[in-house]
Amino acid sequence: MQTPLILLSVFCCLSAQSKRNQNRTNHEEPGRRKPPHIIFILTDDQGFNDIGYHNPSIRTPTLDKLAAEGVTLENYYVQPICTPSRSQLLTGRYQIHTGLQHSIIRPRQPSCLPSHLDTLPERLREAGYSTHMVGKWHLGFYRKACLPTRKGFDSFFGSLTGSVDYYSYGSCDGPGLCGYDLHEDEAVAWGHEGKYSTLLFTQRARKILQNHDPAERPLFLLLSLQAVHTPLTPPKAYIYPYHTMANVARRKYAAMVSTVDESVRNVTYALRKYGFYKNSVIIFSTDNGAQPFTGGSNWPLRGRKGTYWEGGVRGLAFVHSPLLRRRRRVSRALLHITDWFPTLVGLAGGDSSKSPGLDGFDVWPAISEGKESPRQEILHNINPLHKPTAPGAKGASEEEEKEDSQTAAEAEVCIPAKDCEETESQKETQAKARPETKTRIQDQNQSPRRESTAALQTAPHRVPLQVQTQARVPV
Ligand SMILES: [Ca+2]
Repeated sequence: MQTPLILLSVFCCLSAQSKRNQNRTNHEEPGRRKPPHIIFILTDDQGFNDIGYHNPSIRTPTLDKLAAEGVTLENYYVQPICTPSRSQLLTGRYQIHTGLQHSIIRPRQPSCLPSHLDTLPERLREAGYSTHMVGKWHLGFYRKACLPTRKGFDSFFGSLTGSVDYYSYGSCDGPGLCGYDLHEDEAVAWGHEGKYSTLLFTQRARKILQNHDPAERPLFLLLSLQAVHTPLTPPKAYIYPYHTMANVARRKYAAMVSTVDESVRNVTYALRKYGFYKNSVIIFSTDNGAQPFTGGSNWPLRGRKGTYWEGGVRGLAFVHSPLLRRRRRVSRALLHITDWFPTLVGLAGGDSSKSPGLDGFDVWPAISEGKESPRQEILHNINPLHKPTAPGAKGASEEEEKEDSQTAAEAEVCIPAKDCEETESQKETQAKARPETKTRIQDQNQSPRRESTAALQTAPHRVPLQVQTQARVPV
């Protein structure tokens, strides 16, 4: 795989700065009294070809319906890996302004969002919102000031690192360097081992909706699912509908996408049930492109997660809201993940002009009304530490290769796929023999992966990933 050296993509020569001032205004529409509830659903490593409306072989009826009734964003860009994308979502700044342009933050790395930059939830809380995050953080935790609850969220329930096990919540940063990574606010959340994370996070999101009075305060909920990142461990009930897929990794990955669909169905059901829906904005977005080595697909886009080809940075996204003025359409406006900061602060009636150096634009008129996007260009990255690749050498960096080998091992990828077919066929035969399982996550009594939990329990390093104070090292 080649990583292109061209990290700066210029879509037009017009000055972005001259346009920027246009987008520092709030959406003060006559007749709209209350700021909307904002539900942002972020998935992990979901590729361009990994949703039903791009690929009918992937079963996502809920996502397809929400997108069809809303606005599908077909010219939307993210970053190629987790931490940079998430940092841009929460700060509205390119990662060249946060120091997070090099790679992900690894568990032992003393790094996080800069302390001098404000965040999206901080601005929304200032505008009167109740702010909650559920799911994957991956923006550093080496000191308390880095934690979600210190970055604008009233509450947090989820994991602080990446590649966490979906059942045991074990997270490793090398052999023998493992810990338990499930946290509630600033404490370790013991006692959830064996519960599938997509189910667990969905239940927590529903609980937040149930306990919040929509008439009292607007709500910002960031549901950051770890699905569909590796390890590929979907509940078996979701695998069977894909049993005709020859590639085993693809089959498991597709099943995990279906769990995401189920999660979103349950969250949107709760939004209606508890009185949020009519004044809500639901945003669905991936954090980066898929990894084809582990079952994902970005077809017809070239490249993969970790690269700046379109397959790495052109993201899946849609907006669903009764507040959209022009619904049921596809938007080809140029949008970027940094744009959510000023857009959502504007929707909230907040003031993003208080946030100096924003790289995002307020793109709500482009999304809601089909107006021209104020964005003319995207700076994908500038990385002074990037080393040009010699001709003929592999393009991926050492860290990328490490991650690839790790994720490939986790996914038990079978190359060629038929090598795994016999074993998988046996498993499926057993699955077919079982009575039909209810497919609603909320109704599912899922059997925990005892072997994974047991393995972690016997590991000598089973300790919570506590907030640590370590010596700073250059990152
Ligand atoms: Ca990711």
